[in-house]
Amino acid sequence: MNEVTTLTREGDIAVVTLNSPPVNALSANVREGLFEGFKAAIADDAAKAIVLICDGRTFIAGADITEFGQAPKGPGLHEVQAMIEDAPKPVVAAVHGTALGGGLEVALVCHYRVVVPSARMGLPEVNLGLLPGAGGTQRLPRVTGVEKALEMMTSGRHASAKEAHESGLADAIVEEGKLLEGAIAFAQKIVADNAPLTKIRERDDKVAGARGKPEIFEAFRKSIARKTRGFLAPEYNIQCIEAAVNLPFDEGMKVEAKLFRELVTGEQSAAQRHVFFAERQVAKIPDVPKDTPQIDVKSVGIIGAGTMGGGIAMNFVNAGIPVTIVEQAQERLDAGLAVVRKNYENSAKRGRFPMEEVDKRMSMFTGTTNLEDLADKDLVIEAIFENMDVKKDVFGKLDKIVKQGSILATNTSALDIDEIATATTRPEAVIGLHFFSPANVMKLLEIVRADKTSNEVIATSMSLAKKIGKVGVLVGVCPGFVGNRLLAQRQREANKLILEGAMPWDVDRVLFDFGLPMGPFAMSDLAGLDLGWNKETSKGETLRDLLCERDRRGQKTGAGFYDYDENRVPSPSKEVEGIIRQYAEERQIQQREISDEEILERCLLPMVNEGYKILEEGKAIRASDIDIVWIMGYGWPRYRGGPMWYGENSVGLEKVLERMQHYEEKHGPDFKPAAMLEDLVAESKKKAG
Ligand code: T1G
Repeated sequence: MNEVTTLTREGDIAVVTLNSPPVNALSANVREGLFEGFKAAIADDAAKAIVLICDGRTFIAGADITEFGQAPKGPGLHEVQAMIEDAPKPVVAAVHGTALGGGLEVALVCHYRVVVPSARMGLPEVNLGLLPGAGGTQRLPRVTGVEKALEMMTSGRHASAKEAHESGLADAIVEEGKLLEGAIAFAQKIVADNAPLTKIRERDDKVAGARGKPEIFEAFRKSIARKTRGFLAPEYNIQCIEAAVNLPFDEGMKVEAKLFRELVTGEQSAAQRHVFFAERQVAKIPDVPKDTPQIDVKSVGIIGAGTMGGGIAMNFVNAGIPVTIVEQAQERLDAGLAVVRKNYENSAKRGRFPMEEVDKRMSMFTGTTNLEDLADKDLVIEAIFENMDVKKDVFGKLDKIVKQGSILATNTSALDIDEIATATTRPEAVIGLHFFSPANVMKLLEIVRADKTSNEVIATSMSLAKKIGKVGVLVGVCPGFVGNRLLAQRQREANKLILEGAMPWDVDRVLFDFGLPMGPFAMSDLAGLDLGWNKETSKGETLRDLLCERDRRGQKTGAGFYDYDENRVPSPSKEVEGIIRQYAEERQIQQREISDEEILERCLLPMVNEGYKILEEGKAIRASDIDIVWIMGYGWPRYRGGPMWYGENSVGLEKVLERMQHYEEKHGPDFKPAAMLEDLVAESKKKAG
């Protein structure tokens, strides 16, 4: 045995206990411990059965992701699994917390599985750009059937104990907190009944029905095509299940091993594994100690019942925190609350929760036109239109009204929060909480620390983000913070490229094919080209002016950069092409053929470069935080790792620098490389000697 495994015996039942925090991942050490533990338990004649159980917060949560790409050490997982599956006595897996990935695959070679009601089981490898590489693709469908296996393995979701029991994944649910007792009793009954040592690998009943029916898989592929666009892993998972249906077990295992190797050595999985750890790193703030006292936020005040204010408020109510929402005029307040109710009713209609839940949630809203009603709130978030004087006026009033010790936050997406804080006598209580529209849906929350923001306020905001189901990323005060600052780089180049000869639909196609959900011009048409545009003052100076003046205001007018049919399906517009060419000609801008490669480089590389400027200025803690901002807030595909990971790993920093310098020569200082980028390239060259 080793330090992570103990072997004990309860009567005639051997108990192999794993204890390798934080999540009993199948590291080399754990595999060795399991191997030795089971060898001894099998050799112990007094033991009539074996229970496998884990200490700590969870059963095995999978292979140790940190070991991927390293030279394998110790017994392989298949070796350990063979030891368990071929054991001459019943093996019962006792599951609490999560049995995920390799952890569920270990449980599936045990002869029986018992769980506590709070346990969850799943094969989430697809979220790491992988597939279950330890027999899960061949064993899961033999237990749950093909349809459920397809759904579980391509979604990566965790099944509840109840669902696991109903689908045959778990043989019994035992009392919460009494897992070991329950598992031992279950094992003793198995021994007493001389029950068979069922090996899932020998089962065929759940897959036979799908044999020779490729239509099942075709239909499933169609059903997930849209949401898995660009991802390799879902298709590879499906192919493994097809093998489970159509091939003998050992042949299916060969297919699984081959496809697993392709994925684990591929770029997509490397990117998605980066995102896995980046999501966990983002919550760690080096200069804010873990034990920093936090403000207990039991009540929230929101100023502004518009689209953002209403959406923001819903997050807190959904987390059980009552909200008081302030509007200047009763009509606007009523209108804002009506939108919130509509949103909840739509969620109820979609089966998210029962209709009566709508009234329950609405009862946690208090509407008022009196700012004084926010005096006792623990957190106040201002979500009114972007005007510095108006915001400073509001913060000045809040400073006098709201009790000491509360957080005064602004949802500004552009204004200088240090400046806003000067309107109060307590700048340490001021912070930016930048939500993304629709605020009740988008996962990203840019938490903007101002110069004087206290650690308490930062620490509270970071954990509050988790509480309301957001991914909070701590950033510094600068124009556009992190997300919009990178977006501005892309937008600038996209607008220049269509004047130099590319068409809006070319730029959008290249970025859509790269994996972004929508290109900038289709996005503008969706949002409306007349946002902030004024007919009276329009002078036809910008392309937008020219389009809006022709009533091409986007999808809503059936025409924008694109023409739209009655189903809002976009198509390139000859009229827009003409407008752009004439606009460029009038400004002596030479039009030319522009390659897709140039479009991609000019739209994405300045974003990477800007990321390094942000890190230089200390406006973000880590490059991976910038990746999380764009993945959670701007639809950057997870299989591309994020802008910074893409720059460093898919392109390579040397090429990023070389291409920036290339475009700087042609297009000027917009492409001036960041000093940090130059230093990193110089350093790696030095290291390479
Ligand atoms: N390997 C290494 N470290 C892991 C890990 C893993 N599988 N899972 C979690 N950690 C670390 C994590 O980085 C964090 O570290 C700490 O544990 C707590 O995690 C052959 C190929 C289990 C539901 O995909 O989904 O098996 O930040 O903050 O919110 O087929 O962790 O504290 O230093 O997330 O309570 C498949 C991944 C692997 C499950 C717990 N398994 N983990 O959530 O804590 S591939 C997974 C999770 C595989 C086989 C294949 C969650 C969790 P730190 P946490 P949590």
